[in-house]
Amino acid sequence: MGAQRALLVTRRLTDAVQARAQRDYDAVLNDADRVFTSEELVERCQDVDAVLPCHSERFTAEVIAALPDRLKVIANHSVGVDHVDLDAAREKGIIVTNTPDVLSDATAEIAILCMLGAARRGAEGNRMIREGKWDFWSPAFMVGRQVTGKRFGILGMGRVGQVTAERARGFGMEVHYHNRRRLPPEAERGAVYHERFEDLLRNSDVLSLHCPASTATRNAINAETLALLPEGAILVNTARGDLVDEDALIAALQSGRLFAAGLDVFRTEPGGNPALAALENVFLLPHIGSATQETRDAMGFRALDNLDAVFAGREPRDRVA
Ligand code: 8YV
Repeated sequence: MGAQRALLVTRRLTDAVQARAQRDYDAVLNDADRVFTSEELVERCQDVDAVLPCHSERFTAEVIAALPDRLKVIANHSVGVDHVDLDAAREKGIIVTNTPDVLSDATAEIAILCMLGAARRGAEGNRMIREGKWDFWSPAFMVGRQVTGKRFGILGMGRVGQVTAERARGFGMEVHYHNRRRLPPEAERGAVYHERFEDLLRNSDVLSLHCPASTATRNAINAETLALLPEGAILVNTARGDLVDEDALIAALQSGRLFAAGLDVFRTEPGGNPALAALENVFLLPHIGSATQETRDAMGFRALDNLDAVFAGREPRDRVA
C-alpha cells in the first residue's frame, strides 16, 4: 500500500527518517531545504497524496483551498499546529496529525537552559569572552540570580509544561501553574494551581511559557501582564513567539523591571528580533527546543506512523483534525 503513495517532505529531516520515508513512499524531498512560498507549497502539493511539513509551512485557509482532492493527510513534524488552519482542513476532509510526547524532554531541557542562561547572565559572559573583553574578575563581577528555592511559574501545564516542572523541581524550585483545567493531583505533583493567569504572574519569579499559540493566547505577555510579575522576574519562552508582545518585553528588559529573558522562539523566524538581540540580558537560541538526534528521529517516525495508519485505513494516533 504505502509504496505507491506520493509524499511531499517539505524540509530536510534526519537521515533515518528520510530513509524510511523513501522506503515506504514515493517521497519527494526538499534537498534545497528552504521554506517554500505559499505558491510553491500549493504547486508541489498538486501531485501528492500526503504532505509532511514542519511548523515553517503555513497551511492557511487559502493554501488548503488550493490543495488537490487527492491530498488526504497533513502529517506535521511538530507538536504545535498553529501553522495549519484546522477548520479549513476539516472542511476539506484533510486529516491533520502532530507529534506530541516525543519532544517533551528535549524542549524541557531547552527551557531550563534558557532559564539558567538568563538567570546567570549566560549571553553576556559568553559574548565577553568571545569578543576578547574579559579583562577583569572579582567576587562582585557578573553576579546573577540563583534559582534555588524560587517560584517557577508555568503557563500551559500540558506535556512539555509537566516535564519542565519536573526539571525545575530538580533545582529546588517551587512550581506554580495556570492552565485551562486544573490537573489531577498525580499530575500536579504538589504544583500550586492558579485559576487566574494574573495570580500566576504575581507568583512567578521565573515564568515559562508552554501553551499553544491561538487567538486566546496571542500576546498573553504584554505590558499589562509583564507589570504583574515580581520585580526582577525572568521570562522563558520555548513555545511560540506569538505569545509575546516583543516591544513590551524589550521595554521591561531595558527598564530592569525584568531581570532577564531566555528565548528560543520569536515572532519572526528565522531571524529573531535584532532589538532583543542587542540587549545583554537576553539569552537567545534559534528555535532548537526539539533539536536533538533522538527527538528529531522520534518526531519523524511519529509523523510517518501517523501517515502509515491513515493509508492502512486506521485512525492515526495523533489526529488533531
Ligand atoms: C520544531 C516545534 O522545531 O514541535 C513544534 O511545535 O515548534 C518544534 O519542535 C519544528 O516544528 C520541527 O519541525
